[in-house]
Amino acid sequence: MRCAKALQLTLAVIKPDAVAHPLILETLHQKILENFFIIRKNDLVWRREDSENFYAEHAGCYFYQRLVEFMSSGPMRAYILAREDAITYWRGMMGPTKVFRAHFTSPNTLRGQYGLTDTRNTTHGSDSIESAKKEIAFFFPEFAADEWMEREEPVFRLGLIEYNEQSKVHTLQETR
Ligand code: DAT
Ligand code: MG
Repeated sequence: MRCAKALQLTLAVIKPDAVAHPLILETLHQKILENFFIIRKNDLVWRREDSENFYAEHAGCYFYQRLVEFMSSGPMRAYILAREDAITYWRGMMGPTKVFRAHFTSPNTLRGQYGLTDTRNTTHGSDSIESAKKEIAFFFPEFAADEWMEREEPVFRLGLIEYNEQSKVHTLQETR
């Protein structure tokens, strides 16, 4: 994969409903690998307060309690992904938020294929440049996005990278 235009970063999360099924998790990882550079990957479990903080914008919604409980109910997997139009591309792969709609109008999307309910809908993806920045910092506080853009983005764009089977992320090719 080589790109003419600058790469964009987004945050993608595989939610607890999908991580609970090893085959689904592996399938989702492969689909991500086919379409993105994987910059970081982290398997984690949220405390309830992480869930509440992350979804603060939905506080007061009728589904908020259900949502925060679900998102802290078990392991999930977060990724920083890169490609030219990463934010909209990943949102497109995910499909509609509502699983009923996803099943009927977008059956080939991830939510269309694997979504269980409007809450247990398989994946999360940042919806704008601002939220990607905020959400990457939330999940990967040690990741220096500006520095990555300056130092690594040009090398990734040229495709001078390799996939590490063990850590399941792309890294810069070893120079010798
Ligand atoms: P998205 O995850 O597509 O960005 P969102 O930001 O509007 O959607 O909502 C965040 C999550 O909240 C969503 O993935 C699942 C839950 N949610 C949203 N609307 C819901 C609804 N009407 N009923 C139940 N859960 C809902
Ligand atoms: Mg959202």
